[in-house]
Amino acid sequence: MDSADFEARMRRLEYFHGVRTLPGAWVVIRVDGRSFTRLTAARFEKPFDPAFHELMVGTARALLEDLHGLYAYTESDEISILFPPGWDLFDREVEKLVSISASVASAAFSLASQAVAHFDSRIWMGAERQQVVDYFRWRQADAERCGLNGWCHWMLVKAGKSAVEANAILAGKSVGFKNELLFQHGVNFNDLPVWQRRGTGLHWERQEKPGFNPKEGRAVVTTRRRLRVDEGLPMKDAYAAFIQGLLDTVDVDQVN
Ligand SMILES: Nc1nc2c(ncn2[C@@H]2O[C@H](COP(=O)(O)OP(=O)(O)O)[C@@H](O)[C@H]2O)c(=O)[nH]1
Ligand SMILES: [Mg+2]
Repeated sequence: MDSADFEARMRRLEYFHGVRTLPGAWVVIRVDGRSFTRLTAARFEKPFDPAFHELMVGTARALLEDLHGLYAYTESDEISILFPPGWDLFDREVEKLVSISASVASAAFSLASQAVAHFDSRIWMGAERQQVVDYFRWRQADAERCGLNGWCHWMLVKAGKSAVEANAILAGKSVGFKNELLFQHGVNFNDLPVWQRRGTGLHWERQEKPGFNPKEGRAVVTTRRRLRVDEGLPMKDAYAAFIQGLLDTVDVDQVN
Protein backbone atom coordinates (compact mmCIF):
# COMPACT_ATOMS: atom_id res chain seq x y z
CA MET A 1 0.00 0.00 0.00
CA ASP A 2 1.29 3.47 -0.94
CA SER A 3 1.56 5.25 2.41
CA ALA A 4 1.21 8.76 0.91
CA ASP A 5 -1.96 7.67 -0.86
CA PHE A 6 -3.25 6.03 2.35
CA GLU A 7 -2.53 9.21 4.30
CA ALA A 8 -4.32 11.33 1.69
CA ARG A 9 -7.37 9.01 1.67
CA MET A 10 -7.66 9.13 5.45
CA ARG A 11 -7.18 12.91 5.54
CA ARG A 12 -9.92 13.43 2.96
CA LEU A 13 -12.37 11.87 5.40
CA GLU A 14 -11.66 14.67 7.86
CA TYR A 15 -14.39 16.15 5.77
CA PHE A 16 -15.13 19.41 7.59
CA HIS A 17 -11.54 20.40 8.19
CA GLY A 18 -11.39 22.76 5.22
CA VAL A 19 -14.52 24.69 6.20
CA ARG A 20 -13.68 28.28 7.08
CA THR A 21 -15.70 31.36 7.98
CA LEU A 22 -16.13 33.61 4.94
CA PRO A 23 -13.20 35.94 4.25
CA GLY A 24 -14.13 39.53 5.03
CA ALA A 25 -17.18 38.65 7.15
CA TRP A 26 -17.79 39.75 10.71
CA VAL A 27 -17.91 36.65 12.91
CA VAL A 28 -19.76 36.04 16.16
CA ILE A 29 -19.13 32.90 18.19
CA ARG A 30 -21.93 32.17 20.65
CA VAL A 31 -21.45 29.66 23.45
CA ASP A 32 -24.37 28.44 25.55
CA GLY A 33 -24.31 26.45 28.78
CA ARG A 34 -25.35 22.82 28.28
CA SER A 35 -28.25 21.78 30.52
CA PHE A 36 -27.74 24.82 32.72
CA THR A 37 -31.34 24.59 33.87
CA ARG A 38 -30.21 21.51 35.80
CA LEU A 39 -26.79 22.90 36.77
CA THR A 40 -28.23 26.15 38.13
CA ALA A 41 -31.23 24.57 39.89
CA ALA A 42 -29.33 23.31 42.91
CA ARG A 43 -26.56 25.88 43.18
CA PHE A 44 -27.90 29.33 42.37
CA GLU A 45 -30.65 31.73 43.39
CA LYS A 46 -33.65 31.98 41.07
CA PRO A 47 -34.29 33.69 38.78
CA PHE A 48 -30.99 35.63 38.90
CA ASP A 49 -27.96 35.07 41.06
CA PRO A 50 -25.10 37.63 41.05
CA ALA A 51 -22.65 34.77 41.74
CA PHE A 52 -23.77 32.96 38.57
CA HIS A 53 -23.57 36.21 36.64
CA GLU A 54 -20.00 36.77 37.88
CA LEU A 55 -19.04 33.32 36.60
CA MET A 56 -20.49 34.14 33.17
CA VAL A 57 -18.66 37.50 33.06
CA GLY A 58 -15.41 35.72 34.02
CA THR A 59 -16.01 33.17 31.25
CA ALA A 60 -16.68 35.97 28.73
CA ARG A 61 -13.42 37.62 29.80
CA ALA A 62 -11.49 34.37 29.26
CA LEU A 63 -12.98 34.01 25.76
CA LEU A 64 -12.25 37.61 24.76
CA GLU A 65 -8.67 37.39 25.95
CA ASP A 66 -7.94 33.93 24.56
CA LEU A 67 -9.53 34.40 21.14
CA HIS A 68 -8.69 38.10 20.70
CA GLY A 69 -12.28 39.25 20.31
CA LEU A 70 -13.49 42.81 19.91
CA TYR A 71 -16.61 42.67 22.12
CA ALA A 72 -18.39 40.15 24.32
CA TYR A 73 -22.03 40.16 25.34
CA THR A 74 -23.46 37.85 27.98
CA GLU A 75 -27.02 37.21 29.16
CA SER A 76 -28.41 34.20 31.03
CA ASP A 77 -26.14 31.22 30.23
CA GLU A 78 -24.91 32.47 26.84
CA ILE A 79 -21.96 34.55 25.62
CA SER A 80 -21.48 36.10 22.17
CA ILE A 81 -17.98 37.13 21.08
CA LEU A 82 -17.55 39.45 18.10
CA PHE A 83 -14.55 39.27 15.76
CA PRO A 84 -13.65 41.82 13.07
CA PRO A 85 -13.40 40.90 9.37
CA GLY A 86 -9.59 40.88 9.44
CA TRP A 87 -9.37 38.43 12.36
CA ASP A 88 -7.56 35.27 11.27
CA LEU A 89 -7.15 33.09 14.34
CA PHE A 90 -6.79 29.39 13.40
CA ASP A 91 -6.99 30.49 9.79
CA ARG A 92 -10.76 30.95 10.49
CA GLU A 93 -11.30 27.15 10.52
CA VAL A 94 -14.81 26.43 11.78
CA GLU A 95 -13.93 23.17 13.56
CA LYS A 96 -11.15 24.88 15.51
CA LEU A 97 -13.25 27.93 16.36
CA VAL A 98 -16.25 26.06 17.72
CA SER A 99 -14.27 23.41 19.57
CA ILE A 100 -11.69 25.74 21.13
CA SER A 101 -14.29 28.34 22.14
CA ALA A 102 -16.44 25.66 23.79
CA SER A 103 -13.33 24.30 25.55
CA VAL A 104 -12.17 27.70 26.80
CA ALA A 105 -15.64 28.51 28.13
CA SER A 106 -16.11 25.09 29.77
CA ALA A 107 -12.69 25.16 31.42
CA ALA A 108 -13.02 28.75 32.67
CA PHE A 109 -16.51 28.22 34.13
CA SER A 110 -15.69 24.81 35.64
CA LEU A 111 -12.48 25.99 37.30
CA ALA A 112 -14.10 29.10 38.74
CA SER A 113 -17.26 27.33 39.94
CA GLN A 114 -15.71 24.01 40.96
CA ALA A 115 -18.56 22.30 39.08
CA VAL A 116 -18.28 20.35 35.84
CA ALA A 117 -19.86 22.58 33.19
CA HIS A 118 -20.06 22.20 29.41
CA PHE A 119 -20.79 24.78 26.73
CA ASP A 120 -21.84 24.26 23.12
CA SER A 121 -20.71 26.70 20.45
CA ARG A 122 -21.94 28.01 17.11
CA ILE A 123 -20.89 30.56 14.53
CA TRP A 124 -22.82 33.48 13.07
CA MET A 125 -21.53 35.56 10.17
CA GLY A 126 -22.51 39.00 8.89
CA ALA A 127 -21.36 40.75 5.73
CA GLU A 128 -22.57 44.20 6.82
CA ARG A 129 -22.04 46.28 9.95
CA GLN A 130 -25.80 46.74 10.20
CA GLN A 131 -26.22 42.97 10.51
CA VAL A 132 -23.81 42.97 13.45
CA VAL A 133 -25.78 45.77 15.11
CA ASP A 134 -28.99 43.78 14.53
CA TYR A 135 -27.38 40.63 15.95
CA PHE A 136 -26.62 42.30 19.26
CA ARG A 137 -30.05 43.96 19.38
CA TRP A 138 -31.51 40.49 18.83
CA ARG A 139 -29.63 38.98 21.75
CA GLN A 140 -30.48 41.95 23.97
CA ALA A 141 -34.18 41.59 23.12
CA ASP A 142 -33.84 37.91 24.10
CA ALA A 143 -32.28 38.96 27.41
CA GLU A 144 -35.22 41.22 28.20
CA ARG A 145 -37.84 38.64 27.17
CA CYS A 146 -36.16 35.85 29.19
CA GLY A 147 -35.53 38.15 32.16
CA LEU A 148 -39.19 39.15 32.40
CA ASN A 149 -40.36 35.59 31.88
CA GLY A 150 -37.89 34.19 34.41
CA TRP A 151 -38.96 36.67 37.06
CA CYS A 152 -42.67 35.88 36.47
CA HIS A 153 -42.07 32.14 36.49
CA TRP A 154 -40.23 32.13 39.80
CA MET A 155 -42.63 34.61 41.33
CA LEU A 156 -45.48 32.20 40.62
CA VAL A 157 -43.50 29.19 41.85
CA LYS A 158 -42.56 30.98 45.06
CA ALA A 159 -46.26 31.83 45.48
CA GLY A 160 -47.06 28.10 45.47
CA LYS A 161 -47.73 27.23 41.81
CA SER A 162 -46.06 24.22 40.22
CA ALA A 163 -43.64 24.84 37.34
CA VAL A 164 -46.23 23.40 34.93
CA GLU A 165 -48.96 25.69 36.32
CA ALA A 166 -46.66 28.70 36.10
CA ASN A 167 -45.85 27.90 32.45
CA ALA A 168 -49.56 27.57 31.67
CA ILE A 169 -50.36 30.92 33.29
CA LEU A 170 -47.62 32.71 31.33
CA ALA A 171 -48.08 31.01 27.93
CA GLY A 172 -49.00 33.54 25.25
CA LYS A 173 -49.32 36.43 27.73
CA SER A 174 -48.30 39.98 26.81
CA VAL A 175 -45.39 41.97 28.20
CA GLY A 176 -47.93 44.24 29.89
CA PHE A 177 -49.57 41.27 31.65
CA LYS A 178 -46.20 40.04 32.93
CA ASN A 179 -45.13 43.47 34.16
CA GLU A 180 -48.45 43.82 35.96
CA LEU A 181 -48.10 40.35 37.52
CA LEU A 182 -44.70 41.29 38.95
CA PHE A 183 -46.00 44.65 40.10
CA GLN A 184 -48.79 42.96 42.05
CA HIS A 185 -46.10 40.94 43.84
CA GLY A 186 -44.15 44.09 44.71
CA VAL A 187 -41.56 43.98 41.92
CA ASN A 188 -41.12 46.75 39.36
CA PHE A 189 -39.29 45.08 36.46
CA ASN A 190 -37.80 48.42 35.38
CA ASP A 191 -36.14 48.85 38.78
CA LEU A 192 -34.29 45.52 38.62
CA PRO A 193 -30.51 45.59 37.98
CA VAL A 194 -29.71 46.51 34.37
CA TRP A 195 -27.66 43.32 33.79
CA GLN A 196 -30.75 41.21 34.46
CA ARG A 197 -32.83 43.09 31.88
CA ARG A 198 -30.31 44.05 29.19
CA GLY A 199 -27.29 41.77 29.62
CA THR A 200 -23.66 42.78 30.11
CA GLY A 201 -21.01 43.90 27.62
CA LEU A 202 -17.21 43.64 27.75
CA HIS A 203 -14.89 45.59 25.51
CA TRP A 204 -11.31 46.80 25.40
CA GLU A 205 -10.44 50.31 26.37
CA ARG A 206 -7.19 52.20 26.31
CA GLN A 207 -5.88 53.48 29.58
CA GLU A 208 -3.13 56.08 29.81
CA LYS A 209 -0.59 55.52 32.55
CA PRO A 210 1.93 58.18 33.56
CA GLY A 211 5.44 56.79 34.17
CA PHE A 212 9.11 57.70 34.13
CA ASN A 213 11.74 56.68 31.58
CA PRO A 214 15.00 56.43 33.58
CA LYS A 215 17.19 56.18 30.44
CA GLU A 216 15.85 59.43 29.05
CA GLY A 217 15.31 60.92 32.49
CA ARG A 218 11.83 62.19 31.69
CA ALA A 219 8.17 61.58 32.40
CA VAL A 220 6.37 59.49 29.78
CA VAL A 221 2.80 58.37 29.25
CA THR A 222 2.20 54.78 28.20
CA THR A 223 -1.12 53.36 27.01
CA ARG A 224 -2.41 49.98 28.06
CA ARG A 225 -5.41 47.96 26.95
CA ARG A 226 -7.77 46.73 29.59
CA LEU A 227 -11.17 45.11 29.61
CA ARG A 228 -14.12 47.20 30.65
CA VAL A 229 -17.17 45.37 31.97
CA ASP A 230 -20.35 47.33 31.24
CA GLU A 231 -23.13 46.34 33.64
CA GLY A 232 -25.26 49.33 32.65
CA LEU A 233 -25.75 48.89 28.89
CA PRO A 234 -28.16 51.19 27.08
CA MET A 235 -31.04 49.59 25.17
CA LYS A 236 -32.68 49.63 21.72
CA ASP A 237 -31.48 52.54 19.51
CA ALA A 238 -28.95 53.70 22.10
CA TYR A 239 -27.50 50.16 22.27
CA ALA A 240 -27.38 50.07 18.46
CA ALA A 241 -25.38 53.34 18.52
CA PHE A 242 -23.07 51.88 21.18
CA ILE A 243 -22.36 48.79 19.01
CA GLN A 244 -21.95 50.96 15.91
CA GLY A 245 -19.37 53.01 17.82
CA LEU A 246 -17.37 49.85 18.58
CA LEU A 247 -17.53 48.74 14.93
CA ASP A 248 -16.35 52.18 13.79
CA THR A 249 -13.08 51.63 15.68
CA VAL A 250 -12.25 48.77 13.29
CA ASP A 251 -10.34 49.34 10.06
CA VAL A 252 -11.81 46.53 7.93
CA ASP A 253 -8.82 46.43 5.61
CA GLN A 254 -6.43 45.80 8.45
CA VAL A 255 -5.52 42.17 9.24
CA ASN A 256 -4.80 41.74 12.94
N1 LIG B 1 -30.68 29.91 39.15
C1 LIG B 1 -30.29 30.63 38.09
N2 LIG B 1 -30.50 30.11 36.85
C2 LIG B 1 -30.09 30.85 35.79
C3 LIG B 1 -29.47 32.11 35.93
N3 LIG B 1 -29.18 32.59 34.69
C4 LIG B 1 -29.62 31.65 33.81
N4 LIG B 1 -30.18 30.61 34.46
C5 LIG B 1 -30.82 29.43 33.88
O1 LIG B 1 -30.09 28.92 32.79
C6 LIG B 1 -30.98 28.34 31.84
C7 LIG B 1 -30.61 28.82 30.47
O2 LIG B 1 -31.54 28.47 29.49
P1 LIG B 1 -31.28 27.39 28.34
O3 LIG B 1 -29.90 27.56 27.75
O4 LIG B 1 -32.43 27.47 27.40
O5 LIG B 1 -31.38 26.04 29.16
P2 LIG B 1 -30.45 24.72 29.11
O6 LIG B 1 -30.70 24.07 27.79
O7 LIG B 1 -30.92 23.89 30.28
O8 LIG B 1 -29.02 25.18 29.27
C8 LIG B 1 -32.41 28.70 32.27
O9 LIG B 1 -33.02 27.62 32.89
C9 LIG B 1 -32.17 29.82 33.27
O10 LIG B 1 -33.16 29.85 34.25
C10 LIG B 1 -29.25 32.62 37.26
O11 LIG B 1 -28.71 33.72 37.49
N5 LIG B 1 -29.68 31.83 38.30
MG1 LIG C 1 -28.14 26.59 27.97
